[in-house]
Amino acid sequence: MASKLEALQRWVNEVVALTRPAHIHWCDGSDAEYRELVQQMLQTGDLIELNQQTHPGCYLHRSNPSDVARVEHLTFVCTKDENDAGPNNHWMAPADAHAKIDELFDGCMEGRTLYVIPYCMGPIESPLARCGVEITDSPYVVANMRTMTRMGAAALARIEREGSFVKGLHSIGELDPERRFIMHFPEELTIKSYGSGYGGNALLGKKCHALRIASWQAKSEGWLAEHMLIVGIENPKGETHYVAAAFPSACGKTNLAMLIPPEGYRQDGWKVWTVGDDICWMRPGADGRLYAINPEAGFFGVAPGTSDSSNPNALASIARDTIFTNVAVTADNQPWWEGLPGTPVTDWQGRPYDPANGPAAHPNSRFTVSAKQCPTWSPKAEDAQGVPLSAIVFGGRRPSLVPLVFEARDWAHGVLVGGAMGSETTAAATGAVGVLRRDSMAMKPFCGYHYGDYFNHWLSFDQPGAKLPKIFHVNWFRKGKDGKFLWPGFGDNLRVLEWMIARVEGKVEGEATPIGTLPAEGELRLDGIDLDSAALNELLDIDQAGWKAELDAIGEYLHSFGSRMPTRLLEEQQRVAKALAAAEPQREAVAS
Ligand code: O2Y
Ligand code: MN
Repeated sequence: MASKLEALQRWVNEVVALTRPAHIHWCDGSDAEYRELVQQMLQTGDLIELNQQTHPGCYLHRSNPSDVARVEHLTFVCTKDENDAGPNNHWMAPADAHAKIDELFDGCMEGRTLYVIPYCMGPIESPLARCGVEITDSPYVVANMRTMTRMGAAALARIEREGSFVKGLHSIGELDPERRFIMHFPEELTIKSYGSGYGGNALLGKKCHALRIASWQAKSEGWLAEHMLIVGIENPKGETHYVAAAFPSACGKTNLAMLIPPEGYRQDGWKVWTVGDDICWMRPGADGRLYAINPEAGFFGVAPGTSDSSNPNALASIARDTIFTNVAVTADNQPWWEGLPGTPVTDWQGRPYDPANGPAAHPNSRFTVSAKQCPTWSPKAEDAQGVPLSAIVFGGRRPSLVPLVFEARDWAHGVLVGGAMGSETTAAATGAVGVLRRDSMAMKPFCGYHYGDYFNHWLSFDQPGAKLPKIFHVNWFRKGKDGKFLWPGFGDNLRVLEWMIARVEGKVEGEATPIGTLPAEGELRLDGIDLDSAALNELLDIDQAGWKAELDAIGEYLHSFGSRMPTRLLEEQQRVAKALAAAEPQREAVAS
């Protein structure tokens, strides 16, 4: 073996000695390997064949019912200095964490096959891409990693060239919630995950590598690893602006990334291109602009709610060659979830469907599909240099107070806007309803280091010569007094994106307010939607008293991160608070 792979071989040998598997398989990522894995999983029951007439190449996986989501309370960032992990992470000392989890790994693969998965996050030739190797005893993880990353021989060749990679060790263990940990060692570029076979806990390239470890690497290397979709908006002249957008989990990132323009826009020639639906790595290019890649090669999307009306592109993507996890099944063996037509006969646990048992599909049930199957997949998604960003958008679920859209006045204000973002809890989440949870840049569960240092890193991009994207905040979820959403959302969100692009191009003035710039009268294209002037007024209204209280709460939140919170961000909060205090009278309504 060539010398640059010696470190990898040494680590594999160490893991083999610890876990004692019966077999070892180095994954090459080939079609033949995938077909063999599928056959093997059909035999063991890890996969169930779905209707091959309606869904060719589609399979169902049922996870252990105690293992259906990420486990934030069992997820640790293990840095030498506890302060480096910050109050936004659970922390354990590296030596203690290794000892605790290695005890679980001891002999855990006896009788099982150990798979070595070399993978690349990002286009194989991209200077922005980074490689990793996941060792796992789960063939389901191998199959998913093949779809979600560039996995196999090409990644191994890049690792051999570069000599560096992120190490991820995973075992499903006994799938016992009492013996489950997801540990990150950013200083060692290492992840160890035990006791879960599900999603973000087990597909280590995704949240563990591409967000927690990558955010740490990005801090020291001068780039950003973010929980953002990337979408290209092509205007009728054929010019495309790329936008990255951060929303907390379950706020519709996949829907926005695959948006279908409203009828009038389609007729005029507007097109939307999907570059990514969950993760964005970006760094400044030689021209001072921020360039972004999607490090993933597939979608691990939430099934419930995905329908012909919410996201026809996602539905078209998953008509073939897709692994479904924890969905229900119809009488003719098609995958089914709430929001689809038809009737389920078997629920996500394989029981005859009984509404008394709850939803037929698990609310966090998923589809894993290659991004190439998306009808709007952007050819630029494979560009090694990435796409230049015109705008960054932050957003959350805010039934009151926060307007449909506003623009931050500059980068530092934008960092404050992203830092302050959050969502009100819904009935779908556990705990109290209507409570605002701050989730800065949608990275609360994923930032691999102290949020104070993270904000400082964001601020550091504001350099002379930088041509940074404009920063906006959106709120698709504002409700009227009747409790109904004021904004139609989905494809109509393009109307808001069009306004942002017009701001980027300097084509509209907007209206400056203490919280940022909002659309001025007539600047939002509203033809073809049923939105009366009262609703528009409410969507763009600024309640000064409410915003003063919001700024106080933001100040309190920022101070909760202690002395590592950059003074520049605290000053920015003070600046907006003062502007609000000085602003009289209330902003005029903008409807015509
Ligand atoms: O529950 C899981 O393990 C999946 S979480 C997830 C999956 C895809 C995209 N985003 C998320 C998330 O929680 O943000
Ligand atoms: Mn996500």
